[in-house]
Amino acid sequence: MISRRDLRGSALTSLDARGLRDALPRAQFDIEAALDVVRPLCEQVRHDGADALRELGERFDKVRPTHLRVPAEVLAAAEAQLDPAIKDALVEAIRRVRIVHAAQAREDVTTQVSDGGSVTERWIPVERVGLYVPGGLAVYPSSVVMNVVPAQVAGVDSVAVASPPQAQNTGEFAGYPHPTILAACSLLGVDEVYAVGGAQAVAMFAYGAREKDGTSVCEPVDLVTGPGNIYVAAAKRLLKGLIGIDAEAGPTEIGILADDTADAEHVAADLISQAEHDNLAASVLVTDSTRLADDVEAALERRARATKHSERVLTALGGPQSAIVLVDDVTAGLRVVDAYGAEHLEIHTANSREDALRVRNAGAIFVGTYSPVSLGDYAAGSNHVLPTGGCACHSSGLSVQSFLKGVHIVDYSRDALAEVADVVVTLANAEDLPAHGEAVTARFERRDEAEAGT
Ligand code: HSO
Ligand code: ZN
Repeated sequence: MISRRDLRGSALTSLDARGLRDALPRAQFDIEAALDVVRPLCEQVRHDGADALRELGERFDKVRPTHLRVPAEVLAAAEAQLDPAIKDALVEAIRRVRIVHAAQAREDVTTQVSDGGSVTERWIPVERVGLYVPGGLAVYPSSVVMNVVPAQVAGVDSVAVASPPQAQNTGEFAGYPHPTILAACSLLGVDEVYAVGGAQAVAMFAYGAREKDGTSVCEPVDLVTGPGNIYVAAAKRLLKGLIGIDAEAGPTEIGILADDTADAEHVAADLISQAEHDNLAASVLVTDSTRLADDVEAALERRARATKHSERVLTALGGPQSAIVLVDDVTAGLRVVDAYGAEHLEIHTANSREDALRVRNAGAIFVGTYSPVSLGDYAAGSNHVLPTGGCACHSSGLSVQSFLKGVHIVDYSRDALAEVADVVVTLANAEDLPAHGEAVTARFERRDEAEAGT
């Protein structure tokens, strides 16, 4: 079911970095094609505002949102009716995610560059953010936590959440997102929640939305974050610039680097855990042990058939994006996992802690037997909104930093400017921009002297 790739010996050493990347399994995720689909939808939201959001909800989510903005009493009802065990688990997950993210808060830093000359780096929260929480095959209250907590810790004033209305909701929740999502928002103190999903949610956040009579339904935001399907990713790409975005999220990936000391049952269970998300989810084992590869394959066969979402797990494991990759040793394996840049990377080796520190490219790294990815999905305290598709070579997961902007505050005295004036004038002239230099020298000219020609 899962394919094998043999990158032992010259099969690996003959490849350069690009060749290695191309030799690794990867989901076909054609955002370009999705752009053509979402472009007219975004235009429709821009022109028709709230009417477009209702129409597109009906078309794509198969339900007309009762109100585009979820009323306060519906949020309160969702929290009140939440299963107490789920509530306790969410509260504990929020606590852990909050303590990790609180430690990311940035202090302003003032650097004295010279006597009387300083630059302060000030970290200012983005004013208003739109957080997207997917619907689709699963319900993701955990993604509410992973988006909202860092935004709140960063000090964002205005936090709005959007999630698709669920056709199967009944009673007071009919025409709204899943009640557990609403409850998570309520627990976190988020009162601005929209029953809007997909590309149209990103467009609503980017353009804002009004009723025909001009009444505002949603004000535009500065930044949109959160995972979503290919259309959400395409809308983010399309509207980037007008809004800021986090890394574009593609299908979930788990990479596992394992040697002969690894437990095949754990490895198989973890590969399946992420394959459960989606037919396109990627599960990639990199190992130097053919014994482990055989045992994992046998465990995958057995477990994949027994698990609840067997069909999509089998599809994901059998897809071209998943594989067992054989390498000569852990060092060769590290080259492979770096080239792959997994969203999540587990290390099951004899020296997993040391080997984890040798990795450059991964969204998040999970060390040893007792740190499965699913722990991080919910309750390790780490964030689960992570770069996919190899973007881990240049991007980070969601964090407090994602919601902050650094601003330099430059403060020089007369003497401090005088000291560096020649440098500015020389460089300005070198760029043939003499007026830049004159802006400095003007400070040191006495007008009466200038007029007298002295
Ligand atoms: N593994 C997903 C996050 C998630 N898993 C949410 C379960 N719920 C992407 O990191
Ligand atoms: Zn997951």
